[in-house]
Amino acid sequence: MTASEAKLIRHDWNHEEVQALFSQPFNDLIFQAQTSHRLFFDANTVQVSTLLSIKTGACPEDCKYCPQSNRYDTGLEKETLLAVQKVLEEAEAAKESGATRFCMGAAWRSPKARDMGYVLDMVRGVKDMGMETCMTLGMLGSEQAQQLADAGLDYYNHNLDTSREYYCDIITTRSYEDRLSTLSNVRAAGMKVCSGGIVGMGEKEKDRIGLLRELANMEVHPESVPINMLVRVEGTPLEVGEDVDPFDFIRTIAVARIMMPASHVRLSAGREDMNDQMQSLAYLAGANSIFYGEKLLTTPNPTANKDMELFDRLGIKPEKYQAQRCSEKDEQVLMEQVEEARNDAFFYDASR
Ligand code: SAM
Ligand code: DTB
Ligand code: SF4
Repeated sequence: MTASEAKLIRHDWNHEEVQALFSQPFNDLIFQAQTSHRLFFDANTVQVSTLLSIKTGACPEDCKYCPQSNRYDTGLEKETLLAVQKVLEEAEAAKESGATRFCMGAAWRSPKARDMGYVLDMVRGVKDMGMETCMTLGMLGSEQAQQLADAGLDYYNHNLDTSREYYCDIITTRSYEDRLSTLSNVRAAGMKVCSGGIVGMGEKEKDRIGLLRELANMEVHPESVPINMLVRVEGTPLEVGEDVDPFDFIRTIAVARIMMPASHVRLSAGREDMNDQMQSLAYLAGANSIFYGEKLLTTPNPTANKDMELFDRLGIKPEKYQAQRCSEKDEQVLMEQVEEARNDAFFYDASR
């Protein structure tokens, strides 16, 4: 990374600055996000990950959005931990359909000692296939994090979900501090961090600002930032609620892109309810990663064919190994545009 790029990666965002980003006219915000995006990534490349639920339902936690909590009757069919062989077969199929990362999720508060051996074998097996590995298993202690890292786990997903202030309206069985401590164990073990949140849970813009500040003000930005649109599931406490203005969702992606310009921002859950135009806007706002395959953990996702069709129409290519960076000359021009767009944003806010 060059010195000028490093200058754009900040860890000291205050509330007013982020508020100013959100308050810009939509077109200005998208332009600024797109400009930042092009400085660090090929804007026509999107990373694709496939997700598999390796242990489904019967989770003791009370996350109000989640179909897998044992507190809500969502009619979900529970499953015990899948056999290692079955997981490896699914990973092979994901690789064949073009995914470069395989994410394995378990409905646990945290992994039990008796499960760790199986989980580590899954990591080793998927890694041996030449795919990147990701897991989301709930809270991790430092030893568990180290075991996963030693087995070759590349990414660990653990979301902050929302702002510190709104968090206790959504989850009571573990604290925000618990979440941060898992993330710091993941980082200390040398794995990449995947952490983001959910839009559409009744939170206010200030909570989206709070969430993004928590993520961007970490010592190192999460390498992967999933922005989920709430999938309303029957039987969960968030089954009914006011839908978010789609443009506010796109704004959240754009602001995440600007605040964490070198991270992959994932257009995560909720795509099944978005039309092609909405997804294209998300890519334009700087989303450059998706979950690929017809199921997320328990809810539907667009089919791989449908995604590839949209990619083709938009001229988007799935990311191979490392997204390509722009040339040195483009970089100079883009740096100037980023600075200019940023100044305009503050000018706009100050003049209101
Ligand atoms: N049990 C682990 C945990 O909570 O960390 C891992 C799996 S959990 C399902 C992973 C993430 O999925 C949650 O943190 C949440 O952000 C997201 N998620 C779960 N249900 C969702 C829903 N209905 N809509 C959108 N995102 C959801
Ligand atoms: C993330 O942020 N979103 C994914 C992944 N991390 C594990 C999960 C979305 C789950 C959506 C609801 C479901 O399918 O159960
Ligand atoms: Fe359990 Fe994770 Fe669902 Fe919370 S989000 S109920 S911890 S599976």
